[in-house]
Amino acid sequence: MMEHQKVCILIPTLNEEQSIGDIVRGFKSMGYDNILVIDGGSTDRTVEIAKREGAKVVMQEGRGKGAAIIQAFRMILEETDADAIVMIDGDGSYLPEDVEKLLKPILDGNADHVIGCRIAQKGAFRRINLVGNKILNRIFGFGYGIRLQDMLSGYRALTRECIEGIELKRRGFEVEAEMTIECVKKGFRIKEVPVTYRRRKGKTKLSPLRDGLRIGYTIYMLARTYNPLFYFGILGTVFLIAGLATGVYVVLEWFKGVTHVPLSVLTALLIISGIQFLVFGLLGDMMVALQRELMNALKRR
Ligand SMILES: Nc1nc2c(ncn2[C@@H]2O[C@H](COP(=O)(O)OP(=O)(O)OP(=O)(O)O)[C@@H](O)[C@H]2O)c(=O)[nH]1
Ligand SMILES: [Mg+2]
Repeated sequence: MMEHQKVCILIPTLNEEQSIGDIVRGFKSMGYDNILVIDGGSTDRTVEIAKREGAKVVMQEGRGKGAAIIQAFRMILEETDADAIVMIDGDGSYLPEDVEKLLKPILDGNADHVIGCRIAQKGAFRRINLVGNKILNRIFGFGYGIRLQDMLSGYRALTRECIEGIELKRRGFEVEAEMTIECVKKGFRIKEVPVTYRRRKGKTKLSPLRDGLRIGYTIYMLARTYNPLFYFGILGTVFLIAGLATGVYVVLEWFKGVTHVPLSVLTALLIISGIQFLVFGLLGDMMVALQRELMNALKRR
């Protein structure tokens, strides 16, 4: 059994004075003493309360949850010998008691990255977040070929090797998506376990539309080297649809005796570019497949 001292609890906070105390106390009472709160510049009593309850508090550099997580991971790897890190939001929506469920697959050696899949109590999710989550999980499944229930959960456990192996760059709420994708790309084993999800205390820091779009964009952009057919396929399809739309219009007008020369040129360009992108996708797909075969052959030697 992994000792509690070998697990580091990481809590990103930004103005969470209503919930941070209970969370730190919850982990302490279960014997987890290595608790790091990385604070994004709270202007309320978050820092004071976290310190009082016995957490180590570090003020983050820069802004954003992602930036905070990146900094905290680096610190933990450099300054502690933790074998596993548990990340939990500081807003009171997850229960410290669920931590053993997250750690079990890691202790059993069945996973490198465990995601706490949210089983929401009534009213815990705002409707827009629920719909957004579903869409983003679908896009992810389509792009990466793996079905996950809840890739964006803020409650997760990772092994030290996993954190050493993944590279994170996004500084905002895209951090969970990037962590999940990096693990898929680097071949770390992901497992989901159900955890309770309650309505958050305090005010949300997430803007559903802006952050949702950013997360979607991240999932799409990071697929370029993993699934080029998905990446270029979408690009190509957009161009082809645009080309077909202008094309239909040009032809209909032409039947009426009106000729649109510039629009016809545009139509041709759109369709040619669209096909080009699809061909890029196919070529890219072949390159990735070959590269994977090569890597597998190298690993077997
Ligand atoms: N250090 C740090 N923490 C942040 C920052 N932004 C948000 N957080 C924390 O990250 C956690 C998740 O943020 P939330 O606002 O709960 O976002 P969410 O859980 O996706 O959205 P809700 O469902 O509305 O709660 C919370 O504990 C925040 O306090 C930041 O810029 N820096
Ligand atoms: Mg939250």
